[in-house]
Amino acid sequence: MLKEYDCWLQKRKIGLTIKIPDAVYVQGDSEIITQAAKEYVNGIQRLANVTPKIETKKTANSSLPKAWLGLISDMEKQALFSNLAAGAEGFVIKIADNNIYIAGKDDAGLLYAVFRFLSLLACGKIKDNFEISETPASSLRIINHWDNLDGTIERGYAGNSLFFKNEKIVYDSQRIEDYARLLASIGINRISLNNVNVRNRAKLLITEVYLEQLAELAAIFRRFAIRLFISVNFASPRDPGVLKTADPLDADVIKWWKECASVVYKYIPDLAGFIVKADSEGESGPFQYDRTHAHGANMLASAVKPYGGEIIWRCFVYNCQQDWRDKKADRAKAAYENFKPLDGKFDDNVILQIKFGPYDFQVREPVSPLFGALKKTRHIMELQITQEYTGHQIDLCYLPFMWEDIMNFDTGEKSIKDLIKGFAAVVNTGLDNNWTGHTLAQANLYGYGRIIWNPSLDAKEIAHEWCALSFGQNETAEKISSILLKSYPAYEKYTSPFGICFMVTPGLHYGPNIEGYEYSRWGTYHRANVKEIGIDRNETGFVNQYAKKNADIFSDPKKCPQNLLLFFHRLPYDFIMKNGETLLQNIYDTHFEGYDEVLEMLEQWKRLKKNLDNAVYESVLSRFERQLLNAREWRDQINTYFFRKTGIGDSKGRLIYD
Ligand code: GCW
Repeated sequence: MLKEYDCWLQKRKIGLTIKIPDAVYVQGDSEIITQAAKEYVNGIQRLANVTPKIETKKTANSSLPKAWLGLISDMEKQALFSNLAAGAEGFVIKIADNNIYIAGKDDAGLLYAVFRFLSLLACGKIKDNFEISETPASSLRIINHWDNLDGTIERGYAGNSLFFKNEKIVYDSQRIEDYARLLASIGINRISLNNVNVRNRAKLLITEVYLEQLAELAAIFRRFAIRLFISVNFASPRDPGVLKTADPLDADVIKWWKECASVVYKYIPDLAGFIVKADSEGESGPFQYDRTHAHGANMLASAVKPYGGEIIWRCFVYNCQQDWRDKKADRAKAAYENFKPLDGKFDDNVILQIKFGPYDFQVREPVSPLFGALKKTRHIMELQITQEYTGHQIDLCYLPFMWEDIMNFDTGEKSIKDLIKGFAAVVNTGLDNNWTGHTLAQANLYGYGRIIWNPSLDAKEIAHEWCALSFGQNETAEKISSILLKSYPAYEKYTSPFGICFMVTPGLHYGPNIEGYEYSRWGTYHRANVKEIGIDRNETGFVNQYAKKNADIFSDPKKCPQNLLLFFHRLPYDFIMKNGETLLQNIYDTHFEGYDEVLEMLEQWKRLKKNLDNAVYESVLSRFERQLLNAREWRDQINTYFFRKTGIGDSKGRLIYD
């Protein structure tokens, strides 16, 4: 039975496909290698209920088969790996003559190899003569927390912060270790703990007020090959009693940040660096001093450079004071407009972090045109695991379904999976016992790690893997996997139609409010009237930010992918869609379908009752029941809205609540 807290690292006696050797020989004694050995022993205990004995060089009995753990360079000879190349943080695993060889390219690679071996063992994939080599596709695999020092989490739906409470660093070290283990098991290698909106006392995280304790947290993550980033406030030098300015070209400001970095790195010598949200949604930034974002980022980069630190600079910069009457302004254009002209102007240790879409983590957006446009600047993609716009972990929405599409998007030159070598994601975890609020939302955290490690994996494979690891290799797991795969299309169907975005309740971002953002300052309008809906993004020029190949596709309503039609075009309700029906009829149809699909998922879940742990069954059931209400609300409000605008009913005669 699933123990929610253990996520995909369940204790379960599996049917063994190989003989597990009595001993494990560990070569190397670094902190990470020692942790890897512990994980091997614990993993074998939880899956096979035996405890392998750890051997070191002196005690080793060389004649018996063993599990061999170490670095590839140390093990190459004895394991006779068949020319399997592994790059940084990669590994090889080989089974031969009752020996298990688990070898990392480096210490982190070994840790990942152990977790991979255990998950393959749990899935029944390890056999005699098995051999595998893997290298992560991305070198930066980051988790961003938006945790506040008071313990709340911005856009968090799984309880309070794992790290902070009442303006203090407060944590359960066993729990943090368990968290680090979960993250390492899916290959995460960087984490930021505090919100990118760095307010009040969070600004002091880079001072001796908090650094000692932060260093203790860093030490736990370090054993799991995870390095910390800290979110900083660009305007910190301007705080009362410090300086009068935060101008990045001011000598005192430069000195202030250098001193700050020297203190921070004294406590956390391997700190990965700082993350900055500047000139964004009211936060300060270089614009206030007539400086560019390159000025701002490079100034911070030079402060952390002596210590090998990096600056992650977010590109979520847009005018959040827009006037809805201004038809020329287009928020979708902002990231490209702000950062493309600066391409090549950033220092080597600056990394731009760009949200996957031009707006803001909507359920359906095109990939931002900034990907593929930046040629001379390091950049990574930001995803959102926490379900801000995708159902608050009340509604089930299996996100790898969307990420698979993103990975395969061709920027014109290369696909995202070949182009982007780093990812960050706002995480969905908190103090809830199951970490993610909705137990099935664990699949989103798992899926993030897996897909950025290997972007060629598809959403289906990941769902199967997660279900097998969480529920065992059985029919129940298969059924849950099929529910997961239905969930994203269903969510997309009952919420805003065909890529139009932002019909959610303002601020909260759960539930429908069709015109909630229509007359506000946020710049996300759909401009529906009695005849038509959408923004013509040929007219605003947004389409031309893409490479020609994509601009040609997006600019033509006949070629534009249908799920993005209303992102790119302003269309009459009688526009004929691919299925020969009008746009309006398609809106009605998808909304009726979306609701029905939630009902179906709920019924499928009910049928699994006898096979599931009761607490898990009940908590997921209650969420499906809430989701059904939400889906109904969306269906009825959207359909009613368009029925009342157009006066044209459903051709199939279904009831629309007018
Ligand atoms: O979508 C918005 C969220 C804010 C968030 C911001 C950002 C941390 O609604 O809560 O602030 O994105 O990404 O900076």
